[in-house]
Amino acid sequence: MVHFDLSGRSVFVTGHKGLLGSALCRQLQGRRDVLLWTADRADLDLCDKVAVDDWMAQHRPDVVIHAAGRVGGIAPNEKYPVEFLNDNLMMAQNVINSAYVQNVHKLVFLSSSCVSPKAAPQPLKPEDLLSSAFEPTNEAYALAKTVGMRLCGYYRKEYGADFISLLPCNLYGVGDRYDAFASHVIPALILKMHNAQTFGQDQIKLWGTGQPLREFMYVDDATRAILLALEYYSDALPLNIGSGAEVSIANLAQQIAQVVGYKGRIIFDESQGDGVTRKVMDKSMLDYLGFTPKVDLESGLRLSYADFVARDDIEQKI
Ligand code: GFB
Repeated sequence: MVHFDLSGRSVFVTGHKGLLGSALCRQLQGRRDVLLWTADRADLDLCDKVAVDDWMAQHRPDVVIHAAGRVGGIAPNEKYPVEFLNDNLMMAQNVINSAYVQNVHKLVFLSSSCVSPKAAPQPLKPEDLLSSAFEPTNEAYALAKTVGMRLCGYYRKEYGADFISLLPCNLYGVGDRYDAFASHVIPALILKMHNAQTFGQDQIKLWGTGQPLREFMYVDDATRAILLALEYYSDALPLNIGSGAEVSIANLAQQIAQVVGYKGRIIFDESQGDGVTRKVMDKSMLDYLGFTPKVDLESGLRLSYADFVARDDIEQKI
């Protein structure tokens, strides 16, 4: 197994204020032998090619972990396909192309389980990517991320660049985004149930049927897996980052109610979509690399809720 030694390297993490980017920075800040680079959006717009080229030429990082993106749950993905395609595509091309020009030694491109074809057999294998149509609710995001993954593969094939793509399952945890419309399901349900409990509301409405299954991984587990892949994975084939822990949305809602202390009714608005019914990742390669998740769903939900309660930057929190 090839080893890319991170010691003594400079690492540029894009999207350092997001859920995954901030968790990556927490892990890397703990390493005295690594120089961590980040750039606020006000200082570096990743959609601006010239700005990205200038920043990369000035800083010349050894490693780039591209965790930035225009991201969100099922609702914004469905409502803003133009922005989800354009922004994620521009960021991917700018960062990947500039990384090659500036001789970045290793690039990690973060994709997502949602790029898997809707009809692909489960557990989802990276070999099945592009074998059939995307899930319509997140097609724009999936297209942009797929182009990024393919571009990394082409740079490896044509120029021998050590650029890898990773596909995490649904992530959640400390530093998540809490917005009733734009969030992924776990932060959305924490917000809805907390506010309902605080406000004395006796029911909350969730989207869809509650029947879909989702595979969740706590964000600090995901960052451990990503840094393991950075050091020990080098292949054109994307690597799945899955926990193997699936739960139905209805069961998840019950678990979140327990953690939040919400006692009211949970009703499902079937006029809202479910998205894909299931998307569990084949994690055999991650198992081979010796990775095991440490944070189970109940513990992760408790950590997430504690973060939610402690934070004062969540506008919609009552
Ligand atoms: O997390 P989520 O928005 O994204 O939705 P996806 C997961 C499931 O929870 C869907 C249901 O079946 C939703 O219909 N759900 C029920 C809710 N109530 C709610 C709610 O109040 N808010 C939200 N957000 N969901 C995303 C992709 O798909 O997966 C992204 O759209 C990304 O691009 C992400 O890849 C990892 O899991 O359906």
